Amino acid sequence: MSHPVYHNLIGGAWVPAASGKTFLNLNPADSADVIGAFPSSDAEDVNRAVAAAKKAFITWRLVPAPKRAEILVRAGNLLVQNKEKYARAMTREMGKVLAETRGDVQEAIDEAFYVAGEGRRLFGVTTPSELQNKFAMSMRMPLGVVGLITPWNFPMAIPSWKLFPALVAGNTCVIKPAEDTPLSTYNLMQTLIEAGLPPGVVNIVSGFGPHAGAPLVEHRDVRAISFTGSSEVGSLVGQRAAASFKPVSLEMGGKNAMIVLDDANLDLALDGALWGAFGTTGQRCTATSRILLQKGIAAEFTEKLVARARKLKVGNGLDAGIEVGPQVNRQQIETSQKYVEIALAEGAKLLTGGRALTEGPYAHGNFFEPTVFGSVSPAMRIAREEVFGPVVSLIEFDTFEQAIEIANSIDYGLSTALYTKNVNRAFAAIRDLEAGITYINAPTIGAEVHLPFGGVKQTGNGHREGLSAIDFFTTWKAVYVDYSDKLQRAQIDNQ
Ligand code: UN1
Repeated sequence: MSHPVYHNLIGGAWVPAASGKTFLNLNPADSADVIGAFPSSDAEDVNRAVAAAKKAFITWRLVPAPKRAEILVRAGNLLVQNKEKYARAMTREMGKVLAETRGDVQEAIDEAFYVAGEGRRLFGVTTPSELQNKFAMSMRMPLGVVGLITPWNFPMAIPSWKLFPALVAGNTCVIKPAEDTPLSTYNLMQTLIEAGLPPGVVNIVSGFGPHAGAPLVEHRDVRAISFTGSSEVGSLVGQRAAASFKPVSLEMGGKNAMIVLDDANLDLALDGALWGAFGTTGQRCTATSRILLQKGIAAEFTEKLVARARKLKVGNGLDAGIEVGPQVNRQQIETSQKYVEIALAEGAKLLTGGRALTEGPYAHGNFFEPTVFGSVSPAMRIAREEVFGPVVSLIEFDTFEQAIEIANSIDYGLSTALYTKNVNRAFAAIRDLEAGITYINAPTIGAEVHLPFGGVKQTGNGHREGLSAIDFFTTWKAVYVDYSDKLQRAQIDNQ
């Protein structure tokens, strides 16, 4: 069967990999459905893309920021027009249900309009000088060529979180999308080109981390790297970038806790738990993967959660009524399977799910049953390590203080949620939960683009997307203008 062949975008031209190599992108709900062949890029393609970005930077940095922003407004409007088409392509490419892929495109739309506003802000600071007749100010400057390495779970939204602020700030970009989802990033590139972005300002090299990602991280002319993905790969990216003092923003894993207190609205907490744990088939860095239940409501909550998890409709995300799509690839299924075995060996109790679905309509896809473990203790690996699949652990506790301690006892610190009607507890939790994001009476997923997004501890290295992405994609320049017409010396005891 024939399938489309896609090319890299380098200097405004769509070109195959220099080696001519390609890889196939398959539908995770049906491996017989080939999305297309994509370039399997290597260092040569990265070199060409970086050279094109470097050339484009000469003129792009001089385009006034409000004009750069107008291109983002046009891109946002084009995404609105193409939302349904791109959402369907994304479900076919990576599996999550259509309502969620529409949400993914919507996040890119929101980001376009939000960041376009930065074109007329990009505020600096003016401040008094310590000397007379001297003016002092600080300005944000672009970095130059930036490298972006993006994951498959939000294949349009996350590239937009990085690309749009980088572009409005005057940088040029080379992006290496996850090998499972190049098409959605291609669709985003196509949108930017149609919106009028000049050639070379964005470049895409598709392929695999060791061959296409590593040379991008190590390239001398790449001034910064922004990465979202696993902690394992993030650690490699961070170490390689550090060797040349390259700024790097790392956004990685989570093991996000939802705490349900005895006084919570249980039905609300149940809705939140199901959406947080099984939305996107559990494949979000913000997914609810631990539910901490106070003893008074634990039995009732557990029974109801398990009953509802059993009823979730698993299937092809393009079909009406499906609530949980496939996992993105075979390795993810194997990871879910591996953690089920680990949890059982540790003494956790399998309450529902636990198996890959392989029969009938599931025969050609990567499907896994929504899985709930009870009797989980905070020390178990299933309570501490990220699964990135539809697997959730239930942990019981006595007091609010214990819940906070358990929630904080892991290496990650991305998202947290507390369900309660007690305002004092809510504010204590906001203060005490060690995480970049805390929700009260809402699940751990669903961050909005204009707030800071990121986490503490091993979730990241201190940077934030959203609100402060501009901080990462610009560098400060301090400017002094002396209009005294004489030599004035700062830090000298002037009389
Ligand atoms: C991710 O999984 O890497 O907050 C990002 C959320 C989404 C983004 C998730 N808006 O759940």
